[in-house]
This record gives sequence, structure tokens and C-alpha cells, in this order.
Amino acid sequence: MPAIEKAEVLVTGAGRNFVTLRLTTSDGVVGLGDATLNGRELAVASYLRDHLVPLLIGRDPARIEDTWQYLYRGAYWRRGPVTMAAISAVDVALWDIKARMAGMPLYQLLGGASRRGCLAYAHAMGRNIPELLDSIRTHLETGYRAIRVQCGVPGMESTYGVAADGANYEPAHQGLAPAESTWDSAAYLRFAPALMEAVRLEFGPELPLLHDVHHRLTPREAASLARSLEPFALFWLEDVTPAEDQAALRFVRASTTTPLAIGETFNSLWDCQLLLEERLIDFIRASVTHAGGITHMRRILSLAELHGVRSGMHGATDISPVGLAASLHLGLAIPNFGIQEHMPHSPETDEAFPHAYTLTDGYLHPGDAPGLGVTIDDAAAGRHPYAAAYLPVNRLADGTVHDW
Ligand code: EZ4
Ligand code: CO
Repeated sequence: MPAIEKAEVLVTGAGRNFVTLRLTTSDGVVGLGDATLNGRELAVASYLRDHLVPLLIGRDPARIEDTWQYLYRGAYWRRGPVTMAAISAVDVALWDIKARMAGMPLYQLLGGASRRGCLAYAHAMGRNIPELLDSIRTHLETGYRAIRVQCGVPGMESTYGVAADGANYEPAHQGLAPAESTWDSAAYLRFAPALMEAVRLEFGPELPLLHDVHHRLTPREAASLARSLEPFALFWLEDVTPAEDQAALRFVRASTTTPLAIGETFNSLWDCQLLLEERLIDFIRASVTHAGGITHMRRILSLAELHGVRSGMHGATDISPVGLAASLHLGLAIPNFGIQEHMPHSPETDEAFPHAYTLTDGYLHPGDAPGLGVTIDDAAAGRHPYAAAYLPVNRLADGTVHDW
């Protein structure tokens, strides 16, 4: 029986901070798992190094389900983003090993391809409407077929999803404390319908449009926004309310026909159980990286399928190429795939994580290399050390801390 012989926790700042688990078996088979938790990276690195790695050495890499149960139930302390990111990394690395041993791309072990590729959506943004329209045009020229639109709000200095300098948007900022931003729900609610109207006028009714509210509204405000956007027929409206309050979406759901997506911060089935069982959402945003790996995400997506909810896995740059590849293998195989978020990684990140996945005509495909199809280039990763970085903290005009 082969055994897990080596377990390395690799921390790099290649393009941004990433934590990767690399398992090596006694047969020399290597598997990778993404353990990146944006702004709290070293907590997961420690959880892995100090608590999981000692338990992994000598275990049978073939026993994926048993290892998952051992690490989840066996800890007594269940769930939480740090624990679940660590378990996810172990789980994905074991699936990578199993698929490499089988000589197959992982999606083959998950039931084979259910589609030609995973429809991706790009992030378009502008500090104002003309800049946003240009950004949408550029992304359509690149081949994307679905676009998330985020725009600066008149009267607000900055907002989620829009780079202050018009460059690529990256929400985490290097430094020893978070940057702070100011938020005004009323200004945003006044502006949002005009924004979507301008986009529809320019690009017509067919282009799938997405928008991320990023957890900032009350249920009443969210319902009002979702209703005001109905004429513009969004593909989805994301994270309208703070995600830990599942029951808040009952009122929003009952108030509007705008499709709803939520869940990028979820880390277990229990975070979305009510949403799925009561059919309060259309798309579940949970990711392989943060919600327990392939093993647990399959359960989430199976429950979602039962209730007519489709996948919309989180795919921002803080999901590493290892995490994105895992999402693509799963997304290609499941029956209820919806869409995959795609925020291209920087050249430094791509160089550190050579990968087989491709983007063609707006569709991502995991490729046909055995396993996940991703490796880590130690030299390239090693050239960029970890540097502390945080997601911003949001405040209202009077200084009250608000959801970011
Ligand atoms: O704020 O990935 O839909 N995408 C998002 C992202 C998240 C970051 C958090 O780490 O909301 O921009
Ligand atoms: Co989001």
C-alpha cells in the first residue's frame, strides 16, 4: 500500500499570496491542494503545518472519504473558514493523486464531461459609465460571453469591484492593516438602475450580465434593488445581504424575480442548507477551495441539483490556479453547472503554477493532463515571498463599521 510520505505547506506571494499543500506518496506521486484564505493566509498554513500534516504522514492516499471524515468529524471543532480551507487542500491533493495514479484528468473520475466547457464570466469595471462600457467591450473582444459589471457610484470615493487607478482590480492590499473605504447604500441604490440601463442600451438584451452587491444591503434594500433591476434581466445579482443570515433571503426572494446568487464565503453545506432547501437562490457561489474540497462541494452541488439550483463557483484571483483547476474539473462533470467566475491571474501567478486549463471563446476547460493538470514551479514561486495583505474594511459616513 502506498502511503503519504511528505506533506509540504508552500506559501508564496507570486502575484498575490497563496498557500498550497503538496502531498507526495511513497510511490512518488504528487498532489496539490489550494489552501488560500484571502487576508488570513498564515492561519491556514499553521493549521495545516501544526495540526494536519502530522496526521497525514503514513496515511493511505487512496482513502479520500475516510480522510475527510477523520479531519472534519475527528476535530470535534467543525466548520469555519480556516478549518475548511485546510481540509479542502488535503481533499483536493488526494483527488489529484488518485487521478494521476489513474492516468486520467480528474473530471473523468467525477463522471466524465457533461459539457464542452465551463461558461466563464469576466469582470468588467469602470470608475464611471463610459469607462465601464469600454471595459465590457474589451472583454467581449477577448471572447467572453458573460460579463460582471461593477461601476463607481457618483458621490462615493471608491466602491467594491472597481480599481481606483483604473488598473486591474485586486481587493486585497499589502500592508500591516486593512485599507478603509466608505459606503453609502442610498447613493448606490439611486445609481444602480441607471447603470444597468446604460449597459443594456449599449449592448442589447442578450448579453448575460452579472452584478455583485457584496453583502452590503438590508433585506428591504436588497428587495428594492432587485425589483428595480428586473427590467434589465440580469443573469444574477450576487450577495445582496450579509451571507451568514440565510433567512434574510426569504423576503428578498418573495419580492423579486431577479435571479439571486450567494455563497462565496460559505464553507460547508450547513451554510447553504436553508437556501437550497427553500429554493431561495438560483446559483450557489461556494468554491472547492473554501467549502471542503471536491468531496464536500459534490454534496453541496447534489443538494443544489435536487432543488433546481446551479453552480456559480467563486473564481476570483485569490482562488489559486490549483483551486480554479479543481473547480473546472468539478464544473465540467456535474449536471447542474451554471457559470464559472474568471478573474485572470497575474503573469507571476501563472508562472508559479503552470497549468493545463484553457480559456477558449469564453469557455474554460480543465484540460486532459492527468490529475488537476497543475504543478508548482518552486523556483518561480520562491522568487516572490509572502507579504501581509488585507481585504478592506468598510465604514459608513459617520464611521460605523459596515459589511465590506
Ligand atoms: O471579494 O475574492 O465575486 N467575487 C468577489 C471577490 C471577493 C474576494 C474575496 O477574497 O466577491 O472579489
Ligand atoms: Co462576490
